[in-house]
Amino acid sequence: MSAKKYTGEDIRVLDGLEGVRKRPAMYIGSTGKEGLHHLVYEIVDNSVDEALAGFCNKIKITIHKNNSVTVEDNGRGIPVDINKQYKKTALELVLTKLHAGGKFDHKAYLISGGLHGVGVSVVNALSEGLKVQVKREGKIYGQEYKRGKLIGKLKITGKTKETGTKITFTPDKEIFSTIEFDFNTLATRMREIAFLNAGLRIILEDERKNKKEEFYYSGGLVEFVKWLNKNKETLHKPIYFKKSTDSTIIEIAIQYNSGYQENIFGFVNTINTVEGGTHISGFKTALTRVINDYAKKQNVLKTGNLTGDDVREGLTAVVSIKIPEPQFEGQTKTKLGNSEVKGYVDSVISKALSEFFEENPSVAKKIASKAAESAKARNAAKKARDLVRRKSAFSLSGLPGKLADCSSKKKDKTELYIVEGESAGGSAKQARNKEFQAVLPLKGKILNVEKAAPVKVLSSEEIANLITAIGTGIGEQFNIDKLRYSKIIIMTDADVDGQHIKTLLLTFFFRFMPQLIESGHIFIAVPPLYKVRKRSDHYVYSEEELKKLTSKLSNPQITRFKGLGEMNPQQLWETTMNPRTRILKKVNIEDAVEADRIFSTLMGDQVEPRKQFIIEKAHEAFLDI
Ligand code: 0RA
Repeated sequence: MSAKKYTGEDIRVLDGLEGVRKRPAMYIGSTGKEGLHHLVYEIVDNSVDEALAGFCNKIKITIHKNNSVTVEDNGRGIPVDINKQYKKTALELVLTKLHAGGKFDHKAYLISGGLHGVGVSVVNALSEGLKVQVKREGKIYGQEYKRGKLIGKLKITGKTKETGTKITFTPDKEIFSTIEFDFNTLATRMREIAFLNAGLRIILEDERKNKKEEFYYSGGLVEFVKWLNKNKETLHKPIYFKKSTDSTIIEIAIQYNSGYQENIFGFVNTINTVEGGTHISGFKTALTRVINDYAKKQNVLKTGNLTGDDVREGLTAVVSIKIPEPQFEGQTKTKLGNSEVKGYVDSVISKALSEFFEENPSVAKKIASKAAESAKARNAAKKARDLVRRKSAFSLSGLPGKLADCSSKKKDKTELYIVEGESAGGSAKQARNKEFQAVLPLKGKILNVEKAAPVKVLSSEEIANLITAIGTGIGEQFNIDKLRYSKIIIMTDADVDGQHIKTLLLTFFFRFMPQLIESGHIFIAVPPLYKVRKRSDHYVYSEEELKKLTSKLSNPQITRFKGLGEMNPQQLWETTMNPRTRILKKVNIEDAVEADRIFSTLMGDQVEPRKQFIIEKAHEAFLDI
């Protein structure tokens, strides 16, 4: 690690803060919930930089009662000496100028994780108030800002032997649509950062609810994959590699489980690259090649080469790389674009993994046989699929016979309602606006995709109908340009069975068409729970709403809707399908890691944790996803 001595002149300044308050979304992505939480990440990322440079091992985040947040670390402390050119302290420059910071002076290993990498000054600009305390060179310094402007001078408030930085900020209500921080959102990200930085202790405290959680993993990525596989039956101990050079770190942990799904999580400078990128393609290429080579040598290959899908069945992997100048692309800027990374990751992993296979033949054999099994199943599945295609009732258009398609061909306006049960499907067909709403009824419960092998899943008629109706294809053949509807809406009863079907469908989308979730095409319809009648009819969507309305109307007539089938088409249209009056929840993978855990706990092989989870979390989980 570079231990180059810092001087005030190291701080280079690129820009002032004028634009930030005018166009906050350009700097933090949005002024909604995501942007709000981004403020915390921006500061924490700076603390993580200190940890990466070897000077910090503890970060504490506190959410206060008034929704201000404190981030405290035991790093070197932001420098307070005077920059000659600007005649200001480095601290003031860090807090008031965009992109001010040592990291722009190409010090080795200064890798800021922040998605936009914009720095603490942006947090300052977007805060109603901000206090900073620095412990450095024996003294405690303090300074305050309002909406990015310094108030008063740098004060020395005491002596200390410690070093570190403590920043408390109150997000500006003039900027953000909400300033309510969410404990779980922060906890998920902090856990991730702790996994990615072995030995770094992160404490998250919520003074609003007296909650506190500590994240500390001395095993880093190895503990990460173990945690991801917690409720699964694993085939071997995690395989782990790390390779560092002056400017890059590649770190990988791999562990296969007895299931069929692949779960690869990529991180670049601790950012979760949900859309993948060159580091992930390098990893996949290496994995496919090394396993094929090994399988050939050991004669476990019977039918041609193993495909990428074959070698990734049941794989859980975390690929974390740290590079100086990542280029992020894609819809959500979470796809790594740097082309040089692919070949580099490929060669590092190929070498390390083939050496590992040489030295650990029993593990290597298990992995190669699993991939060979998968190839066998894939061939069988193809046969089964062809069979189904010939057997099942497709109409002349090539679409499933059960699909009541819409007449409009404008992809950007059309909707597909996936409806539980034939009878509700019938009502929905009568209720819909034929022009832009299509209806696909599903027979009872679709297959449990987590437990079932791919052969079965893909040969199920219900799933085949669903895939054909949507049009995109699945897995490696997925093509978003072929999507036939702009909204895919899951409509089920508001009861336990309905929730179960919803989870099954979400699991299906998550596993086979995650891109549809990522690009915001999947929705959940929210049917009313009650009809409340007093002179006119009111539809009520939650218990709280019911309480409020009954006390307001006093003695109304209340009817509970047990299922969609109890509504007549007119009611179904008004309450659940009319774009002007309905409620839709957009399904998003806010965090693929967390979503995967919910799915596998709900659907995985091990029954006990699933029961426990459903008891504890069912309500939250179904709605949060
Ligand atoms: C500028 C230069 C140095 C460290 C920092 C900023 C710094 C920023 C933050 C924000 C939160 N915690 C922080 N800790 C440090 C390098 C200092 C040196 O070389 O001594």
